[in-house]
Amino acid sequence: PPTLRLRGAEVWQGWLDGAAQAALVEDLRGLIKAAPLFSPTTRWGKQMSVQMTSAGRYGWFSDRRGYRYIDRHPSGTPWPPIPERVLAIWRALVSAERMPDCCLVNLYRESARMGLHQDRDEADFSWPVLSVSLGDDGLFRIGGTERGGRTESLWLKSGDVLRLGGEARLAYHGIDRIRPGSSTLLKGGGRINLTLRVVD
Ligand code: MD3
Ligand code: FE
Repeated sequence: PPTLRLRGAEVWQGWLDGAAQAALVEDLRGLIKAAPLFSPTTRWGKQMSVQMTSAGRYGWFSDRRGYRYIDRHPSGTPWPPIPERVLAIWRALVSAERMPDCCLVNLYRESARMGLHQDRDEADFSWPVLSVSLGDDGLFRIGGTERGGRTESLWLKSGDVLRLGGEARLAYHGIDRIRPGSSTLLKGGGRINLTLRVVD
């Protein structure tokens, strides 16, 4: 069972031990070599502070035309497969019947943040979203399904896993800031979040 619930978000604190976290980071090193990180531009022409890449059938992308899922890295090469160790977390906490189509990799260095938003570009909201935190602590904020409602915050730590299903699937959420230097997991510091989604 989850160790904590926050506005419908289920949190498994410390789901990954140190060795499991280090193994995941090794997988991500290879993934990022195949599909380099980039900072997407929003439709208003502003560069995002978070660096991203993806694995799986689809990757998340944004430019002046707006955000959407695309089937290749912006360089034109296909997205790499989702690492088996990442799929194992999905199998344990979501389903062994259906695998995610997209593993979005978000890298937060020093002053990166992610404003409050909803994840609603997917076809079927009955599938939960799964999030894995690695590296520095991140201040997560979650509200309800309406913009401007009351919100609650939680520091996500390395090894924590979040499942957003049911009502929480369409909740507004974001990352206000990270706590630089709070973890030594990543060379160069910062926080990585993996977001697993069924897209279509
Ligand atoms: C709540 N990522 O990529 S993870 C995103 O830490 C995103 O990088 C943040 O929001 C990050 O879209 C937050 C936690 C999370 C992920 C998906 C959610 C919370 C969510 C979907 C619905 C509700
Ligand atoms: Fe999101």
